[in-house]
Amino acid sequence: MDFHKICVLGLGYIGLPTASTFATHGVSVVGVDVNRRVVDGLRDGEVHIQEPGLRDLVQAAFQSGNLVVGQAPEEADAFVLAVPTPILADKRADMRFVIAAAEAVVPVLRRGNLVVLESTSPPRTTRDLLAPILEGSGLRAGEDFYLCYSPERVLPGQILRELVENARVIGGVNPASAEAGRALYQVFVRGEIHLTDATTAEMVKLMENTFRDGNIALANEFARLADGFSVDVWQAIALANLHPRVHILRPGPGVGGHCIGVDPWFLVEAAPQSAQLIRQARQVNDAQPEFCVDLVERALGGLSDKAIAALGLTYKPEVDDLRESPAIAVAQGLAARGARVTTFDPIVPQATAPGCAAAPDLQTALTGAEAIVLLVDHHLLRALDPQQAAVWAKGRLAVDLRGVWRAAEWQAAGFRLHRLGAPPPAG
Ligand code: SAJ
Repeated sequence: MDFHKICVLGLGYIGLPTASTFATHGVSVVGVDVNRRVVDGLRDGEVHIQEPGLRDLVQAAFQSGNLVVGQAPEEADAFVLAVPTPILADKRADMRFVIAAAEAVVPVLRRGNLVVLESTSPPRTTRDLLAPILEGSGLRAGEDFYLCYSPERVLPGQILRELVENARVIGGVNPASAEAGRALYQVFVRGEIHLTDATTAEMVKLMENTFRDGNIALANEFARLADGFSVDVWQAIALANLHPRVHILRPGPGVGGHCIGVDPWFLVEAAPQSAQLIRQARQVNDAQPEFCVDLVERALGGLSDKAIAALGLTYKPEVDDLRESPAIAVAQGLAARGARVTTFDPIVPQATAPGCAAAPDLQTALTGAEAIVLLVDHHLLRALDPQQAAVWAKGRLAVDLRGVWRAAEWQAAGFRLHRLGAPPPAG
């Protein structure tokens, strides 16, 4: 099966790299986004998403002449849906973008086309939600057109490499659909391509992120336990991980971003009685920012009117993404309890948290601070020299919520360093 022209719906974190990668591999691509500002911006050479290498890739895609962008899909050989699937306030999946994208495809869907959903979705979405909408065209899924679910699995910060190199799972509503999906993705995927059915592929994606969320919840709970036993959880995890079949992830201020903290809820929603552990893990991770605020409060002996430098705001290191960031929740929580919080993030220095003030640089953030709290282990913040911090800060208290600062170095600079999951410093 040949794909000369494809339509990618949704030009976000996944759709834009995917559309550009197809284009640089010789496929004619219509990139579609309902947001006019995104489309106009791309036409003017602006890339609205920060991801290493993406600007160059998009530029190359446009220069190849294979990429055009617009607000509505056109007739094509294949349609790739890469729209967001967030959760609503009550933790139910918000499928409105998937529904709208599918409805937009209906008028241009033709016999022999392939439609692929990439958005992380609750089990059975492809069969029970997507197929009926597309069949509004009068064509039958699996018979007149091919229909697949193929989850994106790329890690923000490494999207371009992982898009090409990761193994790809493609689930069809029938085997012929899965084969059509393979023919499409083998245009650029160098990792192994595994074919299955659509609902298994949906489940695979949810299981991957739920596994990670559960593992992080376990690490966070270990940090709370270790605290109570005067054990250093970082050392304990490192030693446990020497076991060949154990790999415990890292405790921290919580789980952020738009994937790991969201996707497990799709399983909880689909089967609340059976997904008790999954729900519990979500609750542990969601409670972690508050646990960290308590930790800082204990370390400082109260928060009221304390000047705190809160370092890092993004949901994880080396990205500019602030969505659902636990670092923001911690900074906001400190401010809500009366602290005067100055935030600084080296990647998004203009950002801050509700109730806090943004500092343009590290020196400004630290000047006058009674306590320094590390929220995100960006390279630049990990490397903060305690001797330099001692020159700028007023107080001699530091709290490391990421387990990356060396206690001996901070002590040598005169600081009391408190660490998540470790006994408080002596004295
Ligand atoms: N985190 C910890 N401890 C850890 C690892 C992560 O607290 O040991 C926190 C991070 O700080 C962050 C959150 O978890 O706040 C999520 O970060 P992440 O790096 O685990 O994951 P994401 O959300 O950036 O990307 C995940 C990836 N999924 C898996 O690794 C199973 C990625 O492959 C998926 O494509 C992506 O979700 C997605 O789009 O679903």
